[in-house]
Amino acid sequence: MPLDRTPHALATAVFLASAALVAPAQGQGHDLAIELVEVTARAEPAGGNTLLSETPITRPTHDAGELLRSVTGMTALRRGGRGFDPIIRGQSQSNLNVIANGAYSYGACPGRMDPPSTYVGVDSFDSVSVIKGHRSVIYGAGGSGGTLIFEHLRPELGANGMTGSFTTGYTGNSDLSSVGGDFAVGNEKGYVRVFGAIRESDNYEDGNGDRVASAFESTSAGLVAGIDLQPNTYLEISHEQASEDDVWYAGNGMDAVFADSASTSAKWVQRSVGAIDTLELTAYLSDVDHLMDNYSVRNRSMMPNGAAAPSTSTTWGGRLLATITTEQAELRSGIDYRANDRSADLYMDMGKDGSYDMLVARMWPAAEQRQAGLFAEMDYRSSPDDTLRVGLRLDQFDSQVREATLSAGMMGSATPIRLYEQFYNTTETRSDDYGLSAVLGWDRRLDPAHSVSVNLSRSVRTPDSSEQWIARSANGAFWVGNPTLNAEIHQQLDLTLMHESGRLSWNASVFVDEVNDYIERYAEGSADLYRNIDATLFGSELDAALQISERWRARVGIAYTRGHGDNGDLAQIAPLETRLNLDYQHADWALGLEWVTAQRQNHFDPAVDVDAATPGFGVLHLYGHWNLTGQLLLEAGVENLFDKAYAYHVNAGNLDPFNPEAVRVNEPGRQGWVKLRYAF
Ligand SMILES: [Cu+2]
Repeated sequence: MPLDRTPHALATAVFLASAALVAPAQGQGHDLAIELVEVTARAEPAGGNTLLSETPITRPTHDAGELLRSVTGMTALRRGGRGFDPIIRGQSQSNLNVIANGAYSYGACPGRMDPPSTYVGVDSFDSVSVIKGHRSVIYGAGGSGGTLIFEHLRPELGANGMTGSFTTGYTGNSDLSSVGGDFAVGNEKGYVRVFGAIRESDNYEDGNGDRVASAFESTSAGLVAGIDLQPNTYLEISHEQASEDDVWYAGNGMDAVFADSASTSAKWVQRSVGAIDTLELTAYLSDVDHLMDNYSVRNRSMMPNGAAAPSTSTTWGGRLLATITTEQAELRSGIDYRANDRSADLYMDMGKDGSYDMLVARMWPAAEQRQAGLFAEMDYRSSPDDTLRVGLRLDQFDSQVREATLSAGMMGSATPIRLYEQFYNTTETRSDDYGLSAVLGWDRRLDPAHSVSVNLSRSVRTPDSSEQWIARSANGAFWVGNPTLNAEIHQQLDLTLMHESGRLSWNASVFVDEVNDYIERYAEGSADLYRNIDATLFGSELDAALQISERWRARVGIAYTRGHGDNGDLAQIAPLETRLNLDYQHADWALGLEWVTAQRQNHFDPAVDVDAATPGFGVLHLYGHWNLTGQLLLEAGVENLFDKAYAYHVNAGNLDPFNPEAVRVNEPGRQGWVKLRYAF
């Protein structure tokens, strides 16, 4: 099978991913991490028992959340052209750990316009991997649904000490244009890499020919520098900035005037410290500033008064990780810390002139969350065919609000603490908790073609700033967090069977997650509130790939998730979804066809989802690439070939001010795209 050796960042990830997964019995193998790669860099599995170690991306994606829709068992909620909110096996938001360059971040928008993945400069990352479920304790507290890891790898510099690429792309329908560059220079001791991208998009049309509010402007830039201070000491510093402007949202009541993020992280790696093989220290700081309103980007309210909500989120923390490797075992232990401060206010702006006239609500009244953890995890090869994983972590959580008693609203009476008292009969403004998480794993090679992976886990997910502290009272409607919420406790069992022989490879998983104190958002009269319930999530996934001949290859992915709790179906659960790909590969070019289907979803939660079943759909995408020269690559395709009007069930619904019916955000209608990459 030919492999395009395009010196593109994501291409290198293939080799690493395959190498790591060839032997699931070693190292990180139990994570069963799925690597996302550009389809142009598809590699033949290296033989042996492997999970389908790569998920090819078959269309240009401009948001990391959207990119993750390519993984079986994952989906992403669309609110417009930006801000795709990833969902893994029915879990999203605070149930997923999103780590970029070792840094966690939280968006600044109480309306989830900016999930943390939005600020990830998706083009620049060399490795994007997804761990489904809770399989390791080293990636921080929580993460019951999964972990998304974005990493920069050390660049492979050419003989002249340089490497780089320029990319430009265009997508019809939304008139989206993008340009990006990535350049690294250095020697064997160190390197500096800079990258940036600019994108601009108009609103797209759905399959009905209706405009969907989705326009945006986005620029991102970053720098990574790494140096071997000594033969065993490596230091890496990275900084990334992203700036979003005039972002239209079909799935929110406001649009974003701006959203700016800056994230800095440092990593220090020391090898051979006494008995410790590797000591790694990571520290980071992420800042997000956001402003949304209902009049600047477009005038969405006929009222003379506008509403505006500025908000900020600051996250910092770090991790010290020690790794000890012996012939039979690998022990990873350490400590980590994560802190997040968030504030959001809602103002009334008479005359819509940008000078705020009344503080209506302290939505996030200076909410502060702290987490400190201690963890240890060991992979132990008990026989040539068996590896066991045991992991334990203990966390301490603190959460409080500092502005709960400050006045807000008409006559200053809508203080957060008064809202907590009104709906939950509490005046708590602080809570703390301990949490014990554990992972128990077993990987066994059954025969040369089959292996099995079993994972049993317990994880603790504390309430986030909205669930616990949001305090919004406006126009007679309320949205109030519950200060007395307990943390969610997830108990999960996951079973994966893998097959790999000759032309056929497949893996099949079943999972069940018993959740105590699942945090449910519910509606009561004109109030949106939160409570703890008991819930169960379960489901199944299948991925298979068949090399039909030297040139033809077929792939299939099927995912199904159910979730129900004390009060019926859980919100935001995708129906049965399938993906079928047929790929034809020639020496210099390739063509592929992708057919995505979703069944009708009858299971929904009217308090969060649109209050109706979602129709099923089937859409066809066409994609291809052509290696014009060794350095120049052309990619092109047509999405939604038959111009169908469709929406994923999980796409946010919104009450358009001009339309009393809740609407689910439609995906784009037919759109052609082209992308050109020059690598040197
Ligand atoms: Cu917002």
